[in-house]
Amino acid sequence: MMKKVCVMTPSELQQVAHRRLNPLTREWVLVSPHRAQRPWLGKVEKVPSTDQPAYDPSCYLCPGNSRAGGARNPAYENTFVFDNDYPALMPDTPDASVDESGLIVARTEAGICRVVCFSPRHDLTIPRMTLAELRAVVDVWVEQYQSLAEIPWIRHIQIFENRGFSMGASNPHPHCQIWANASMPNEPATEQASLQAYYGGRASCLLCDYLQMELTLGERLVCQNDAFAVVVPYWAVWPFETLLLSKRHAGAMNELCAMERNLLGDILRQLTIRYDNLFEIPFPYSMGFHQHPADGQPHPEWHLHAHYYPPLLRSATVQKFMVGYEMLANPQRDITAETAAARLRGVADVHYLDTAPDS
Ligand code: H2U
Ligand code: ZN
Repeated sequence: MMKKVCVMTPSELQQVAHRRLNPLTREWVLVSPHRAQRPWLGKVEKVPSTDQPAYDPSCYLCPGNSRAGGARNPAYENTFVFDNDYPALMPDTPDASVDESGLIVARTEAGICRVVCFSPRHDLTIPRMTLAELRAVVDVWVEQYQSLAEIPWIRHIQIFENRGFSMGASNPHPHCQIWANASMPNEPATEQASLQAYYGGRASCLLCDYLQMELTLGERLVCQNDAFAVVVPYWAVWPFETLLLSKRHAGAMNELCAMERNLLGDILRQLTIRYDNLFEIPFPYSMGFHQHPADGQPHPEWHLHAHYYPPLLRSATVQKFMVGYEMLANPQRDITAETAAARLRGVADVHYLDTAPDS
């Protein structure tokens, strides 16, 4: 006998286990709000130290220091970009492929890997940088995206930041990586297919339409300015995952005007201040921008955005792991996207280290 399906409002859904669809990846996440209170006897992470010197003689990113492999950093005063000394991809990789009955399949992959230092100051982080310093970082990203996109064989440019040792960052010095390569990687390729299908069906942009809904509803909104908004997406997998969206329909950073570039720095700072204030620690995350492919084709379906994937769950010391059901079936979360957004909205918008101590 078929079970009767009744229609619920989104708020009634918050009380029962349900699945939410990510329209960008067309994957489902299981949400179990009733589990959020369960006791925790698992692994407890060490709280990272916030105490860093402005200059660290042993840091391979600080100005004037030598890097592994022998190169020496210049005495840079703002930002600094260099080719990764241990690149995952190399430009001169020969073109070759393997295909054994469609079962053992491989292709060589050419690419370019760079590291971008955001500041000469070893102890600075995005939430504690000035808007002028952040604008300089945005300008470097735009320059890098544009110049890499001009290389004929480059198809995708991934700008990403690992922050915190738990997310694989090798160094607290503020920096990010850029990997540019010849083929579309999995995540952007999946998103591209969804964006294209939506645009083809409705002649409108999936992320413009989604942002409009979120701005109207407000319950998953974290922060915004005139050019950008940040939401905990309805389909978020990580507890405090966020999606940063441009308000204007732009496909890549080089389409942003000067004012929007300033506001990109502002929204990065607003969001990361809220992250740090949540547990009063330098909040770990992996983040990265998704921009339209660099294949020389028009991409009206593509909408500039960034994903933030922080691993922390309920405090500075408890981390979420993607194990068990999540590896074998699909991701699952206990705290809802709405609760996470309310938590992020509820913290101060001034960094906890920048507020005057109580007298
Ligand atoms: P992560 O902190 O996200 O791992 O980025 C640091 C990168 O810096 C990493 O990819 C590179 C590593 O290969 N690196 C150098 O290029 N030169 C060095 O001297 C050490 C690290
Ligand atoms: Zn340093």
